[in-house]
Amino acid sequence: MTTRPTALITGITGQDGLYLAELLLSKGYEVFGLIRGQNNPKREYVERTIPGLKLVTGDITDLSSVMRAFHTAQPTEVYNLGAISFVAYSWENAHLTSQVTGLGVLNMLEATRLYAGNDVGKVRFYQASSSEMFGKVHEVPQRETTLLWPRSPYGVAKVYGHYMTINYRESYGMHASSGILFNHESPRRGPEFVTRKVTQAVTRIKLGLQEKLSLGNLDAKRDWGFAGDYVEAMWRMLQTDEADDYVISTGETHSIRELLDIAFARVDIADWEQYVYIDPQFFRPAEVDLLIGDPAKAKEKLGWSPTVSFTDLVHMMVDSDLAEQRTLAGL
Ligand code: NAP
Ligand code: G4F
Repeated sequence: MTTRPTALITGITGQDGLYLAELLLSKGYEVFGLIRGQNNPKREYVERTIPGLKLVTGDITDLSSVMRAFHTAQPTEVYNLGAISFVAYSWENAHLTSQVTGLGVLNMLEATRLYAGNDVGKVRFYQASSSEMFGKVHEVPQRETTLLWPRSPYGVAKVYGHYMTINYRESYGMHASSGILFNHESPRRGPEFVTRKVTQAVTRIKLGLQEKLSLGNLDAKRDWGFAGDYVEAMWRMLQTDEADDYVISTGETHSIRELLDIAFARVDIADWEQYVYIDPQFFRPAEVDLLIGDPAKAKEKLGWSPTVSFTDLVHMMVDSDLAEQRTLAGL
């Protein structure tokens, strides 16, 4: 008798949680999402957007709540996407970020180990590691073996979670993998991140709803891909015979200036400089200047490749925001 694959996803209300739940449901999984808070404001949106998803209450900083979620879901695969994920916020909330983004991983690994008991093969584990761990980069492009040199409390917490995942794999023989994911975006990206902040502002400026856009460092470069592609890589990691760590990226890098060029051009505005202001509040205490990943290992071992170009990604986000802003403004 085959049992239906069952996934437990933390971070279900976030960008990646939504795409991953859709992917796994389309593959016939039973999918449970861990949702925190007594009245999470995103619950109704998540239930409406992902029919068929089952929500269980819990918080990754609370091990007993996570254990209860395991008991309810009985997962065969666990995807730990829950985190405080906004780098800028992590300096102002360093302790909380350490607890959620760092120690939360330990709770998820420990819950997985206790739930699996003597049968470590019973459940597979995915940790959402990050290219932010490379920080002040020691190699270009960055690979799985590149020295980690985090530049933010968020990055430091992710390094802790990354090595704890490796440690559980080596100590207990768990099928625990880390995806070192480079920046990935979509129309579901939170508006605090630079891509969505730009695409929302560009469309509002085009519609006459906003006059200017304030930003920080325009020279930073990121390797940006599409979130829908990246959740496919997460799933593929858990289908391998042996757990491992993988860089997931496009292999291209672009500056914030290039992002502005493409986003404004999509709405036929050529001279974006007249709308963009530099505001020191958006500069960070320490910047990650350049990220560009080498996805060769994921290509070879997972058969994974990105499908959406940077230009198409920005167009997708601008088009989506234009439609949303028109609706909100009753245009
Ligand atoms: P996101 O949109 O910011 O979502 C974060 C999720 O974590 C939300 O569902 C949030 O729930 C949840 N969360 C926060 N604190 C929690 C807690 N104490 N217990 C349980 N859940 C909690 O992030 P994302 O872009 O989807 O990214 C998913 C994961 O990948 C994160 O771990 C992120 O750090 C990592 N990552 C992202 C990228 C990227 O470019 N997107 C790249 C590398 C790694 P609430 O809605 O209740 O706050
Ligand atoms: O969009 P961002 O806030 O993303 P960041 O810091 O690269 O982090 C994202 O990617 C990581 C993977 O590398 C994830 F782990 C993390 O969870 C998150 O998803 O900022 C991108 C760049 C930075 O260099 C920042 O200084 O944009 C620059 N920037 C310039 N002006 C700005 C702004 N960023 C934001 N959020 N807002 C600005 O006004």
